Amino acid sequence: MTNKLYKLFFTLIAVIAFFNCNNNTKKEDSTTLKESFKNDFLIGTALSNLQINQTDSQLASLLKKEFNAITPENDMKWEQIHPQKDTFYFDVADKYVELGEKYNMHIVGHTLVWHSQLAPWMQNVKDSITLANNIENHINTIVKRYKGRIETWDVVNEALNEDGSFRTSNFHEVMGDSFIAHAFKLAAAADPDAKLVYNDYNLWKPEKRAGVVKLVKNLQAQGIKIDGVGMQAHWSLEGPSIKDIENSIIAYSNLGVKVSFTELDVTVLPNPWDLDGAAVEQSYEQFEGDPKMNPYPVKLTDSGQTQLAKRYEDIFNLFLKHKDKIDRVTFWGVNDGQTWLNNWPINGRTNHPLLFDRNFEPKKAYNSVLALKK
Ligand code: 9MR
Repeated sequence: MTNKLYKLFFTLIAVIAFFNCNNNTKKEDSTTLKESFKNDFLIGTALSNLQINQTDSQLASLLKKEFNAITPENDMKWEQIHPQKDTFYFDVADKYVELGEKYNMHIVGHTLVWHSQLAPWMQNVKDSITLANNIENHINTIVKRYKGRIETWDVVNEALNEDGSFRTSNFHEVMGDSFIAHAFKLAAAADPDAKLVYNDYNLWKPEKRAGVVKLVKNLQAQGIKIDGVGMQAHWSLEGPSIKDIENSIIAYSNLGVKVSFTELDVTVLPNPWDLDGAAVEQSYEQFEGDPKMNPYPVKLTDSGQTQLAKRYEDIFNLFLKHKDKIDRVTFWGVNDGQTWLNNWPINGRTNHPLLFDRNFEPKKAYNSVLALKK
């Protein structure tokens, strides 16, 4: 009898343990980036041309499971979407917006006015009225087409130098800094409900921060709508410091605008030329094929994974501390296979800057970010 009771008791324990374990697995499965941070900020990713065009099921399932915001990595840049004065090319942008709607995502437009990736026909327009009219036609046509569907626009991208002064560009040479106010005014009129953002890299730098503060105040003083500052966040394992990032979050938030981290990635590769930021013009051909510059051609070492995980943990800890000031955190790519950092500043390297590896598998860094919410 006692034996039978024992047996019954152990069977019961085993059944309970089985169900518990199953429950736990289910819980794990439902924990995703977008779910974990849903009360804090949006979790976005940038989509490449290939990803917008293909229906790869691995990508689609990860995309809808983990993210609730998207940005087009290249397909809405001026040279792509408005290649000639009277020609707009909307095929890919339309697909991109449809994809975002299908998955019920926050859809970002990137980017309306940028000196880089500008269509050749725009590069040498030297008459200020013609230039202003071209910007007007560009913004009106694109923003109105996606009115109510694209919810956030990177209106002006990278208009400042590292010291906070205005970057020399054709826009600035011809119109002075008024091109910025012009662009924001037009975007606000074309879709009054869209959130309008000034987007740039290295916005943690105190001098550049001061430049952004001036730029935002200048728009506000003219009564022009600006809703946010986009800190691109192309960072590395070593820098910038959490303190510098924090000081910028606070400075921008004090202006009454929201902060978004619009292009987050963390390079793990050597960068011995004191290169930071994301100026696409910089490139170092002489290092191509040099194994010293490409130390993880197959996979990142365990200690590299741990370092990356710790860096992401520190970064997301800061984001959570200031979640009331932050609208969105967008990674610049879905997985390591896609990242622009495989080809910048040296072509043909194997970088590992994101939370998902080349097989769409979550990395240690993914777990360290999620662990902050457990
Ligand atoms: O990731 C983008 C890469 O595929 C392009 O070749 C490059 C030039 O258009 O732009 C990259 O994205 C940039 C973004 O649009 C603006 N901030 C810097 C990003 C990295 O260069």
